[in-house]
Amino acid sequence: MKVKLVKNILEANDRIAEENRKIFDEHGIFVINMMSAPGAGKTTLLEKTIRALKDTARIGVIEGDIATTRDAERIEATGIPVVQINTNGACHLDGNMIREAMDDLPLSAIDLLIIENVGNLVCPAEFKVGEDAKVMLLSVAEGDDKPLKYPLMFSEASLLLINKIDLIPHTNFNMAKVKKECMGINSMLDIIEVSAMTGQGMDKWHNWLQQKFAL
Ligand SMILES: Nc1nc2c(ncn2[C@@H]2O[C@H](COP(=O)(O)OP(=O)(O)OP(=O)(O)O)[C@@H](O)[C@H]2O)c(=O)[nH]1
Ligand SMILES: [Mg+2]
Repeated sequence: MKVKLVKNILEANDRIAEENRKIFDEHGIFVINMMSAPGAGKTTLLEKTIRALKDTARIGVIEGDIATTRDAERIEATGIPVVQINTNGACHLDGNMIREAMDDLPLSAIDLLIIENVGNLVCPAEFKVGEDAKVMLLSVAEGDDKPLKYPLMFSEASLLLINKIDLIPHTNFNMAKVKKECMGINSMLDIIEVSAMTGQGMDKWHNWLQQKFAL
Protein backbone atom coordinates (compact mmCIF):
# COMPACT_ATOMS: atom_id res chain seq x y z
CA MET A 1 0.00 0.00 0.00
CA LYS A 2 2.76 2.40 0.98
CA VAL A 3 4.67 1.60 -2.22
CA LYS A 4 1.60 2.35 -4.32
CA LEU A 5 1.09 5.65 -2.53
CA VAL A 6 4.67 6.78 -3.20
CA LYS A 7 4.32 5.77 -6.85
CA ASN A 8 1.11 7.80 -7.17
CA ILE A 9 2.74 10.87 -5.66
CA LEU A 10 5.67 10.64 -8.06
CA GLU A 11 3.39 10.11 -11.06
CA ALA A 12 1.23 13.10 -10.11
CA ASN A 13 4.39 15.19 -9.74
CA ASP A 14 5.67 14.03 -13.14
CA ARG A 15 2.46 15.26 -14.75
CA ILE A 16 2.76 18.72 -13.20
CA ALA A 17 6.45 18.86 -14.12
CA GLU A 18 5.52 18.03 -17.70
CA GLU A 19 2.99 20.89 -17.73
CA ASN A 20 5.65 23.25 -16.34
CA ARG A 21 7.99 22.11 -19.07
CA LYS A 22 5.41 22.98 -21.72
CA ILE A 23 4.99 26.48 -20.31
CA PHE A 24 8.77 26.97 -20.21
CA ASP A 25 9.04 25.70 -23.80
CA GLU A 26 6.33 28.08 -24.96
CA HIS A 27 8.42 30.94 -23.59
CA GLY A 28 11.65 29.53 -25.01
CA ILE A 29 13.19 29.17 -21.54
CA PHE A 30 16.00 26.69 -20.87
CA VAL A 31 15.64 25.37 -17.31
CA ILE A 32 18.33 23.96 -15.01
CA ASN A 33 17.52 22.14 -11.79
CA MET A 34 20.59 22.65 -9.57
CA MET A 35 21.04 20.19 -6.73
CA SER A 36 23.60 19.35 -4.02
CA ALA A 37 24.07 18.70 -0.34
CA PRO A 38 23.71 21.81 1.88
CA GLY A 39 26.61 24.21 1.51
CA ALA A 40 28.27 22.69 -1.58
CA GLY A 41 28.30 26.18 -3.09
CA LYS A 42 25.18 26.44 -5.29
CA THR A 43 24.36 30.06 -4.49
CA THR A 44 27.99 31.18 -4.66
CA LEU A 45 28.34 29.54 -8.08
CA LEU A 46 25.10 31.16 -9.23
CA GLU A 47 26.16 34.62 -8.07
CA LYS A 48 29.38 34.32 -10.10
CA THR A 49 27.65 32.82 -13.14
CA ILE A 50 24.96 35.50 -13.23
CA ARG A 51 27.55 38.28 -12.98
CA ALA A 52 29.55 36.68 -15.82
CA LEU A 53 26.65 35.94 -18.18
CA LYS A 54 23.87 38.42 -17.46
CA ASP A 55 24.83 40.67 -20.37
CA THR A 56 24.68 37.68 -22.73
CA ALA A 57 21.50 35.97 -21.48
CA ARG A 58 18.39 36.99 -19.62
CA ILE A 59 18.66 34.87 -16.48
CA GLY A 60 16.04 34.22 -13.81
CA VAL A 61 16.35 32.21 -10.58
CA ILE A 62 14.00 30.29 -8.32
CA GLU A 63 15.48 29.66 -4.88
CA GLY A 64 14.32 26.70 -2.82
CA ASP A 65 15.03 26.58 0.91
CA ILE A 66 13.35 25.15 3.95
CA ALA A 67 13.43 28.59 5.57
CA THR A 68 14.62 32.19 5.07
CA THR A 69 15.00 34.43 2.01
CA ARG A 70 18.77 34.62 2.41
CA ASP A 71 19.70 32.99 -0.90
CA ALA A 72 17.13 35.04 -2.85
CA GLU A 73 18.56 38.22 -1.32
CA ARG A 74 22.05 37.23 -2.51
CA ILE A 75 20.71 36.64 -6.03
CA GLU A 76 18.62 39.82 -6.00
CA ALA A 77 21.82 41.79 -5.43
CA THR A 78 22.99 40.69 -8.90
CA GLY A 79 20.01 42.55 -10.40
CA ILE A 80 18.08 39.69 -12.01
CA PRO A 81 14.52 38.40 -11.31
CA VAL A 82 14.38 35.92 -8.42
CA VAL A 83 11.65 34.18 -6.43
CA GLN A 84 12.16 32.43 -3.10
CA ILE A 85 10.19 29.30 -2.23
CA ASN A 86 10.15 28.26 1.43
CA THR A 87 9.21 24.60 1.74
CA ASN A 88 8.65 24.85 5.52
CA GLY A 89 10.27 21.52 6.20
CA ALA A 90 10.04 19.64 2.91
CA CYS A 91 13.46 18.45 1.77
CA HIS A 92 12.97 19.11 -1.97
CA LEU A 93 11.11 21.24 -4.51
CA ASP A 94 8.28 19.69 -6.51
CA GLY A 95 6.40 20.54 -9.68
CA ASN A 96 3.59 22.30 -7.89
CA MET A 97 5.90 24.68 -6.04
CA ILE A 98 7.57 25.66 -9.31
CA ARG A 99 4.17 26.11 -10.97
CA GLU A 100 3.23 28.66 -8.30
CA ALA A 101 6.60 30.43 -8.33
CA MET A 102 6.35 30.89 -12.11
CA ASP A 103 3.52 33.37 -11.65
CA ASP A 104 5.95 35.72 -9.89
CA LEU A 105 8.53 35.66 -12.69
CA PRO A 106 8.56 37.70 -15.93
CA LEU A 107 8.66 34.57 -18.11
CA SER A 108 8.69 36.52 -21.38
CA ALA A 109 11.89 38.25 -20.28
CA ILE A 110 13.86 35.12 -19.30
CA ASP A 111 16.01 32.84 -21.52
CA LEU A 112 17.71 30.78 -18.82
CA LEU A 113 15.98 29.82 -15.56
CA ILE A 114 18.10 28.26 -12.84
CA ILE A 115 16.25 26.55 -10.01
CA GLU A 116 18.38 26.13 -6.88
CA ASN A 117 16.88 23.14 -5.11
CA VAL A 118 16.84 22.61 -1.34
CA GLY A 119 20.27 21.54 -0.06
CA ASN A 120 19.91 17.76 0.20
CA LEU A 121 21.78 14.90 -1.46
CA VAL A 122 18.78 12.56 -1.67
CA CYS A 123 15.21 13.84 -2.12
CA PRO A 124 15.57 16.52 -4.83
CA ALA A 125 16.75 13.87 -7.31
CA GLU A 126 13.40 12.07 -7.05
CA PHE A 127 11.18 14.99 -8.07
CA LYS A 128 11.15 16.51 -11.54
CA VAL A 129 10.18 20.17 -11.66
CA GLY A 130 10.01 20.72 -15.43
CA GLU A 131 13.73 21.14 -16.07
CA ASP A 132 15.69 20.55 -19.28
CA ALA A 133 18.75 19.38 -17.35
CA LYS A 134 19.81 18.54 -13.82
CA VAL A 135 23.15 19.96 -12.71
CA MET A 136 24.68 18.62 -9.53
CA LEU A 137 27.41 20.06 -7.31
CA LEU A 138 29.70 17.98 -5.11
CA SER A 139 32.21 19.92 -3.03
CA VAL A 140 35.54 18.34 -2.19
CA ALA A 141 34.91 19.09 1.48
CA GLU A 142 32.06 16.54 1.52
CA GLY A 143 34.37 13.55 0.96
CA ASP A 144 35.06 11.33 -2.03
CA ASP A 145 32.78 8.48 -0.93
CA LYS A 146 29.54 10.26 -1.85
CA PRO A 147 28.84 8.94 -5.40
CA LEU A 148 28.51 5.33 -4.29
CA LYS A 149 26.67 6.22 -1.05
CA TYR A 150 24.13 8.54 -2.72
CA PRO A 151 24.00 7.29 -6.32
CA LEU A 152 20.57 8.58 -7.43
CA MET A 153 21.50 12.24 -7.87
CA PHE A 154 24.67 11.29 -9.74
CA SER A 155 22.67 9.03 -12.04
CA GLU A 156 20.01 11.71 -12.73
CA ALA A 157 22.41 14.58 -13.42
CA SER A 158 23.63 15.65 -16.87
CA LEU A 159 26.53 17.58 -15.38
CA LEU A 160 28.50 17.23 -12.14
CA LEU A 161 30.38 20.31 -10.98
CA ILE A 162 33.07 19.31 -8.49
CA ASN A 163 33.33 22.52 -6.47
CA LYS A 164 35.78 24.00 -3.95
CA ILE A 165 38.81 22.55 -5.72
CA ASP A 166 40.81 25.35 -4.06
CA LEU A 167 40.42 23.30 -0.85
CA ILE A 168 41.84 20.04 -2.25
CA PRO A 169 45.26 20.48 -0.54
CA HIS A 170 43.45 20.49 2.82
CA THR A 171 41.43 17.31 2.17
CA ASN A 172 41.98 13.64 1.31
CA PHE A 173 39.63 13.97 -1.71
CA ASN A 174 40.65 11.53 -4.47
CA MET A 175 39.53 13.14 -7.75
CA ALA A 176 40.40 10.17 -9.97
CA LYS A 177 38.42 7.78 -7.74
CA VAL A 178 35.37 10.06 -7.72
CA LYS A 179 35.37 10.45 -11.49
CA LYS A 180 35.73 6.70 -12.03
CA GLU A 181 32.91 5.89 -9.60
CA CYS A 182 30.66 8.57 -11.15
CA MET A 183 31.25 7.09 -14.60
CA GLY A 184 30.27 3.69 -13.21
CA ILE A 185 26.95 5.15 -12.05
CA ASN A 186 26.28 7.35 -15.09
CA SER A 187 28.49 6.98 -18.15
CA MET A 188 26.79 10.00 -19.80
CA LEU A 189 27.72 12.36 -16.96
CA ASP A 190 29.79 15.43 -17.85
CA ILE A 191 32.18 16.42 -15.07
CA ILE A 192 33.80 19.83 -14.60
CA GLU A 193 36.13 20.84 -11.74
CA VAL A 194 35.47 24.35 -10.44
CA SER A 195 36.09 26.75 -7.63
CA ALA A 196 33.22 29.18 -7.32
CA MET A 197 35.44 31.05 -4.86
CA THR A 198 38.55 31.59 -7.03
CA GLY A 199 36.82 31.31 -10.41
CA GLN A 200 38.99 28.38 -11.54
CA GLY A 201 37.17 26.22 -14.11
CA MET A 202 34.15 28.54 -14.26
CA ASP A 203 34.75 29.25 -17.96
CA LYS A 204 34.32 25.54 -18.69
CA TRP A 205 30.96 25.53 -16.86
CA HIS A 206 29.86 28.61 -18.77
CA ASN A 207 30.90 26.91 -22.04
CA TRP A 208 28.84 23.86 -21.07
CA LEU A 209 25.83 26.12 -20.57
CA GLN A 210 26.45 27.84 -23.89
CA GLN A 211 26.60 24.51 -25.69
CA LYS A 212 23.35 23.33 -24.11
CA PHE A 213 21.47 26.31 -25.40
CA ALA A 214 22.55 29.19 -27.59
CA LEU A 215 23.25 32.04 -25.20
N1 LIG B 1 36.75 27.54 -0.38
C1 LIG B 1 35.61 27.61 -1.08
N2 LIG B 1 34.47 27.93 -0.47
C2 LIG B 1 33.35 27.99 -1.22
C3 LIG B 1 33.33 27.72 -2.61
N3 LIG B 1 32.06 27.84 -3.05
C4 LIG B 1 31.32 28.17 -1.98
N4 LIG B 1 32.09 28.28 -0.87
C5 LIG B 1 31.65 28.60 0.49
O1 LIG B 1 30.82 27.55 0.95
C6 LIG B 1 29.80 28.07 1.82
C7 LIG B 1 28.42 27.63 1.33
O2 LIG B 1 28.20 28.24 0.06
P1 LIG B 1 26.74 28.46 -0.52
O3 LIG B 1 26.94 29.02 -1.90
O4 LIG B 1 25.89 29.23 0.42
O5 LIG B 1 26.24 26.96 -0.60
P2 LIG B 1 24.79 26.40 -1.03
O6 LIG B 1 25.01 25.13 -1.73
O7 LIG B 1 24.06 27.46 -1.76
O8 LIG B 1 24.13 26.15 0.40
P3 LIG B 1 22.56 25.82 0.71
O9 LIG B 1 21.73 26.73 -0.15
O10 LIG B 1 22.42 26.11 2.16
O11 LIG B 1 22.39 24.38 0.39
C8 LIG B 1 29.98 29.59 1.81
O12 LIG B 1 30.71 29.96 2.96
C9 LIG B 1 30.79 29.85 0.55
O13 LIG B 1 31.57 31.01 0.62
C10 LIG B 1 34.57 27.39 -3.23
O14 LIG B 1 34.68 27.13 -4.43
N5 LIG B 1 35.68 27.33 -2.40
MG1 LIG C 1 22.16 28.20 -1.45
